[in-house]
Amino acid sequence: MSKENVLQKLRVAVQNYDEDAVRIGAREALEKGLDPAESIQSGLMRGLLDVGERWNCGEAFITEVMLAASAFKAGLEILEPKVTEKGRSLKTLGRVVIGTVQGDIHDIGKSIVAVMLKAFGFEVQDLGVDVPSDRFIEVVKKSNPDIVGMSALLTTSMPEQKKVIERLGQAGLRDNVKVMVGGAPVTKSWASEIGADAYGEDAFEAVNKAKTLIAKR
Ligand code: B1M
Repeated sequence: MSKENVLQKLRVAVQNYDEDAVRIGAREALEKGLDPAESIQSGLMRGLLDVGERWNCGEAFITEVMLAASAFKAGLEILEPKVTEKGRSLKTLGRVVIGTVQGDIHDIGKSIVAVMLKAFGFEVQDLGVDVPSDRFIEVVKKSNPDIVGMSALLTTSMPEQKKVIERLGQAGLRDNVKVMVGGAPVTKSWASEIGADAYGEDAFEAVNKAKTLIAKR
């Protein structure tokens, strides 16, 4: 089976909410020597976005999106450790603290960004989802990371990114750390409006922007 076929198999398995097929496809990808990061990005993620598109068009129910997200995660559990192994073999480029902001429980995009950053050699502390601004401030104080990354998938949670930046300023920490924001509704102009240092459109861009931010420090 060709590489394209394996990626397609992963995509279709997520589209079908078939966790067993996702696990089989993920193991097959590893056995065939496919890049685990590419298997996530070009296989699993495409399947999830297909289901998201169907939801957007009113052709799928929220429960189907949740099933697709579970199938995605089943594959991520197999592929992520392999991505991380690669990352560990590289010199640490910098330390990143990342989370999805308060009021928002979308974790897939944030987790992919975290995995990719690890894959490219960053040390990543993932705070999870629905992270209050207090928690971001506490971790910046305690761990002194190079970058704070915030993901927001809801237009209603985007202002939380602004709040965290303001709170960093009030705590006298803003000059100590670079801030990167991302998530489907987030734009470059929103990032500059709220005073973030970088915006990542996708996981690969997030990695490139993180490298640039580190180079500027
Ligand atoms: Co939600 N949801 N959802 N959802 N969901 C969206 C975001 C939505 C656009 C769907 C829609 O209506 N068309 C919509 C938001 C509308 C808006 O605000 N404008 C929406 C809504 C409304 C909701 C609920 C309110 C629905 C409800 O309950 N009535 C609810 C919110 C709950 C809450 O958070 N409080 C909700 C719930 C859910 C599920 C639980 C069912 C599930 C999440 C499961 C999970 O994460 N474990 C879910 C899903 C899966 C989606 C869609 C379909 C897919 C999101 C996703 O995972 N995308 C989404 C529709 C869509 O986006 N097309 C939708 C794949 C992921 C890889 O992409 O997260 O964009 P993304 O991440 C990308 C980039 O954005 C970037 O890199 C990633 C990888 O390339 N990126 C960064 C992300 N973070 C970054 C950080 C960076 C840099 C780059 O630097 C730090």
